[in-house]
Amino acid sequence: MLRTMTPNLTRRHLLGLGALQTAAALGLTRIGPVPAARAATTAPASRAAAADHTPALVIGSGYGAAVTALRLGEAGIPTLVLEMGRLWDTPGPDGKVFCSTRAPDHRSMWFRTRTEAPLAQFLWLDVVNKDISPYPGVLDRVRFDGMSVYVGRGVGGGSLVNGGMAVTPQRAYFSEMLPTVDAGAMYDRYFPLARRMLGVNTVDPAWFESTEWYRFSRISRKHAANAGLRTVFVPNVYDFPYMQREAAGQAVRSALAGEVIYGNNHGKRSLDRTYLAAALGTGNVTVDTLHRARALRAQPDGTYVVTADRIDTAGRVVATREICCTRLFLGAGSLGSTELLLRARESGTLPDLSEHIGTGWGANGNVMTARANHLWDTVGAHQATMPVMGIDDWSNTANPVFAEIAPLPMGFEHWISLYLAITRNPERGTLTYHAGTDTMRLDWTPEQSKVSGDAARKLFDRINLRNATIYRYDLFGGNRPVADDFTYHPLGGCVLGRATDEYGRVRGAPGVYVTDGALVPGSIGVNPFLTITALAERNIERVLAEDYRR
Ligand code: FAE
Repeated sequence: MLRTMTPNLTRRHLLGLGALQTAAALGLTRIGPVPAARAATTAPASRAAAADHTPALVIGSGYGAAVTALRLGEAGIPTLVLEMGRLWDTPGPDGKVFCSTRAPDHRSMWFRTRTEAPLAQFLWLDVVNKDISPYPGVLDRVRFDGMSVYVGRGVGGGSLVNGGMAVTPQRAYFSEMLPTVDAGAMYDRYFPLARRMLGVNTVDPAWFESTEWYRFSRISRKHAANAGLRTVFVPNVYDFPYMQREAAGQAVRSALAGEVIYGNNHGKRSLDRTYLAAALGTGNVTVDTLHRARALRAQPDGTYVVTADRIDTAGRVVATREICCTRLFLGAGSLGSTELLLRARESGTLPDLSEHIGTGWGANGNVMTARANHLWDTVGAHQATMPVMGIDDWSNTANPVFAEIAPLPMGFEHWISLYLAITRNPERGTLTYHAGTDTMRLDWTPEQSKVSGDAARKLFDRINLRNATIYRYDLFGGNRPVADDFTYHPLGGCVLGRATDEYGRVRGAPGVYVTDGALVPGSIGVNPFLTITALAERNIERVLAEDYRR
């Protein structure tokens, strides 16, 4: 069964969704209008296609990229988007596009032989992860020394795998992190625009209070209140009326069927249902999937050439293309965009890039932790996968923490309260490029993570003390009560105002822009995609107004 549609679609969305479905049905790696001059998608292996040319080239299809593609397309600028992952619109033999979290298969992870879920164990047993066959699956875990980073792969980037929480940062903290950005314009115009475009909505409080599916959140709220802590409802892009129909048995279950980090078959307004559908609907945007941009170089006439490998579902490079563009927009995420610029600077193809490329990277202070509840405090066998509540202690200047109350939908009662805490960690890492191995490394130490872990522990020690509960030590490996060595929220590497100007224009490469989470300096205090989207809206508006008028 195909994934359900988003309600309230414009004609442009419908046109774009039609293009997505046609490409999926025909098994194409190109979505959108296909100019005759461009290379066919079935080009024979190992043949370098003749150099394509496009006025605007966007790398990646996550939040920053999707916003940029839509606004370029609306402005009438022919735009090509390259995405290294696949289009997620074709049902597998089980009739579903995505596999479930409980029974992951090859669709779950990016070229792995075994899944690498954030929770490694249960009762110290290796029962969570499963052997899988390598495939361009939807979730990747990029491992560096001391830190690993989860990212989404596919048309829609992180929106395919994330928990959908669309959180506006505290204004004071936003201004502290991005002091040169006009907060008035962001909070009056760009955050509301981003919320509207992404289809952000909130759970019905009456339903929340009564449904078994959010019992786990209510228990955590009670325990937080016992420790004098405040909880807040958190908006989400999951379609809550749809979720209520799932609960009533009137709609196919997704959030209520344990689906999340390996994709949602229904209900979630991921970018391919929102921004990207609208972008394709302009008729000016084309998306080439399974295309990994590898190298960038400047030409004497001021245009840029991107070298991209087209891969097949076995990961083999089947073609290499050189695509020439007048303007290049990097939306490959904090890691992807930074790596492309670092490689270009170090290999001398864009030698004038700033020394700030690679710096200012942070994990948004992410920490996962879990508590063991008393037998009478059941969390329920039924848990919705979309978080809707957080413990908000960010204004506690001694130890600011915002902790999302996360589900652990195992299908049976386990008495576990799980959290993804966002802490205020001032530590920053540096990404560097190593030519000998053609790899990017992250300079980040366990001591830098410990700052986050310690802050989370202070908050949860307090909750445990007041509720006479303890941590769970069996879930993260190594008998640890907190996991501070992975992040869902990579930020920075091409920080706004340092590696770029105030609107994402890359210093030392006129006509090249960064549009994504790489712009945010390592921390934003809440889940970041709303900020990334709003910032991208702000930046592309300025770029269209100024750079396209010259
Ligand atoms: P991103 O969405 O990562 O998109 C980058 C795209 O570029 C990807 O599709 C890549 O495959 C593609 N790409 C990379 N390199 C290349 C290349 N060389 N050539 C071609 N394509 C390339 O970038 N955030 C929230 O705000 N709320 C949540 O509830 C939340 N939950 C999360 C749960 C999970 C499991 C994960 C992994 C993340 C979560 N996040 C959440 C984080 C959020 O998804 C992330 O901040 C954004 O997706 C980042 O957006 P970007 O535009 O920076």
